[in-house]
Amino acid sequence: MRTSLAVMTMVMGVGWGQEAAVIPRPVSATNRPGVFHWKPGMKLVVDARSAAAGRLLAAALGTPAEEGAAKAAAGIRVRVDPALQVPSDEGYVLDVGPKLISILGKGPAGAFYGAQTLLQLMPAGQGSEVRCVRVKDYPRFAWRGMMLDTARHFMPKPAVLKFIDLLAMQKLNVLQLHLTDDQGWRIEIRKYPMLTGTGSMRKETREGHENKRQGFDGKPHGGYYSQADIAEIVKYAQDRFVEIVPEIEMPGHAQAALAAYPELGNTNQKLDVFTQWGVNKNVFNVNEKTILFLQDVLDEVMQMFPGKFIHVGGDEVPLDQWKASPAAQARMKQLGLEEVVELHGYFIRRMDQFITAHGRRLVGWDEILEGGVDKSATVMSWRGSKGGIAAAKDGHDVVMAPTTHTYFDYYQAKDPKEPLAIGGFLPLEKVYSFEPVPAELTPEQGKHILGTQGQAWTEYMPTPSHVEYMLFPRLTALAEVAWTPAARKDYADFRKRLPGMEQRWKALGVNYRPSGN
Ligand code: TNX
Repeated sequence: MRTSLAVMTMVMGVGWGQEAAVIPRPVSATNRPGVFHWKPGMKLVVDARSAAAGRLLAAALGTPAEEGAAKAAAGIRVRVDPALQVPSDEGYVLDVGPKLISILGKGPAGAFYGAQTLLQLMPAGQGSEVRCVRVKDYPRFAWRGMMLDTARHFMPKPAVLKFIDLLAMQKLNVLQLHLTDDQGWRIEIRKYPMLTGTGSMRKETREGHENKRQGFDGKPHGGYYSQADIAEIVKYAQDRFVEIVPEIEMPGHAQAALAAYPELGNTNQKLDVFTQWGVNKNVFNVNEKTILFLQDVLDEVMQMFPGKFIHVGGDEVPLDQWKASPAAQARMKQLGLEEVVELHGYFIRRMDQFITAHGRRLVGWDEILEGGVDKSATVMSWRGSKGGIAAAKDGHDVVMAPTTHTYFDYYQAKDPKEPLAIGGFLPLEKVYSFEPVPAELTPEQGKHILGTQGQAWTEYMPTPSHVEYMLFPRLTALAEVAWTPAARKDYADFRKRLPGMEQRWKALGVNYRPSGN
């Protein structure tokens, strides 16, 4: 037996003795004797609840998915079985036998992830042969995310759809779309057309690194998603079990909105959509009218995005303008507030109450803790893990997104030929080493850690292809952090599985950074 396996290894050129090369690494994968051969004429049979898995396999194998319980024909069968012994609806069991491949999902997402695993076991771009194996698998965390900044540089709709496919391949299930910032407003709001009318276009962009102050490129940059575009993106994501979390920044990172509606600001100064990078002093005022304006915006946003979470930003809010504004001071008095930072808390709480009243949940960057916010708010810990630890101890849900391990706008290699990045250094191995549940938390507090998310801030990523270069393979490492049990993580083993993934990216035209370099 041993010898024949060794001989087969040589003949086939694949690691027969090794575990299945799947990323993220499954909870368990047990090799079995034999090989399954996918041949023309074989059937792909799915039940109604596995339609998404069926579409994925059908497209990859070039065979239509048939609905039904066809027993006789050999091939691939996909089915949802709510009684499956795995702890989450996203879990599945994949059984590759010599005659039949069976995928059982606990829920539709599980069936879909079983299909994703199967495709990773097939050589890129062709069905052919699969070594017999039994995989039992389910995620460690419920929030396995990626944040894409579409404000600093607009990412056209087809690129967003492609990203969704690439996330789903790694069993990631959240795409946070950063839709508004100082440098652009990227989502159509019907009640306030100037948000995109004025706010979606800047006249030029800082050239080179912000710190060098080299000047500007002189080229207009803009773009936005219409409500029809959003509907298409949301549907595409739903079909792949990705929840889109929209982010509407407030009360800072607001200059594009202020360029469109100056009355929302604190000064009477006429502003352009911002052409530079960095923290900006122009923030929303705290007048009742402005709060109602932004609640109108959120109302349309909630109609467009059916998911549970609505992100309101909350980060990097310089207090200078509120300190200097008589209206803000009067507002503080009226509300009985002592510190200016409490205005930030007031602002976010008003949004939290509004979002909660609509049956949704607010998420914000960790600064929302400073002004005081209710337990209903979920905290995204970006300035290290401190904010997340404090929040979890305090009973908030938390998504771990620290700069130290999840900021993919940092350099990934020391090579001087690397394209210009914001700074910092975050190599692949460091991403892989991330442990989202801080040791400081008790097991009970640790349950508040919903998961983790990678960040693609796009100041220095002007195109989708550049974003791909910065994300892959680092996002793949984070996917394993988010999915795989901590005890099953092994960087050397991950590196061995990476070339298989790179083959798939190559076939899909993804501009990944080759891991051998
Ligand atoms: C900080 S992270 C920001 C972003 C920048 C990013 C660059 C966060 C919540 N705010 O506005 O794009 O740094 O790394």
